[in-house]
Amino acid sequence: MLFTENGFTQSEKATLDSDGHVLLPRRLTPEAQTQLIEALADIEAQTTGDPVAPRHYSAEHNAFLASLIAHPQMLALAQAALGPEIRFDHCVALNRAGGDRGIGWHSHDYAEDRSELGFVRIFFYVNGFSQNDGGLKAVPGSQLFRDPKISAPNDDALRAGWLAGKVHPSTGKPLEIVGLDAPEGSVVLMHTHAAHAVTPRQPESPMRWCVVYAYRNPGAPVSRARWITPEFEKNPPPGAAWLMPEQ
Ligand SMILES: O=C(O)CCC(=O)C(=O)O
Repeated sequence: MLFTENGFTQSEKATLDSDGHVLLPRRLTPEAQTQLIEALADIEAQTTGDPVAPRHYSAEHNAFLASLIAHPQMLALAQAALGPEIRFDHCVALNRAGGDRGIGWHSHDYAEDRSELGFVRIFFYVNGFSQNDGGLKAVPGSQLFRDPKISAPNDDALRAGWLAGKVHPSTGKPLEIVGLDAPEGSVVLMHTHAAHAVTPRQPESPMRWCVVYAYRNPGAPVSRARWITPEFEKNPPPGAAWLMPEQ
């Protein structure tokens, strides 16, 4: 078992679509957490030779991570968010060691002019995080603008820039930054156009173990983040062949 529960509740799906993200606390089973930390430590060990490829193509560098691309519970979750017609887009290790600087505000691209085409990232925060320690931040409602170029170095710059004067298209409330707290075993789903950032990891904190799997509806030119090598596309893990084509 990968998850303690299958798929999504209606209210989790409603939160994802209204806020642009949803936190599912303690959704990874304890055995999956153990296997994921082992796999992500294996990825870290491989980065001494090449700091980029094992992180950007993590499923191609670890068999356990590869086996999750078409895991029935993973597919059920991705399809609950996106509908039945989906493609795999990338699997990226996001481990952050003590002292990691985090990342500023940004969003990602896909099908900006076609709101019926979705793209979600499924983050596994294996040992969790707190708001001021490698913590994910987001702006509920920002995904509805489908802006792939949101960018700001810090909260003040985002407030003074992209956020200024913007309201949630459905609720009419001013857009605001929220900081998340994730207990171990948390899963976060996030629409790709959502504004998000990560706070620095405290210097004395242990590694924050994290991997993200991304899925999308086919139908638009592929995103800049589609990281699948031609070899992997030709030799996908069992059950994953139908998820690999670009379209
Ligand atoms: O490290 C994280 O928690 C999120 C990383 C991120 O911003 C991304 O994958 O786009």
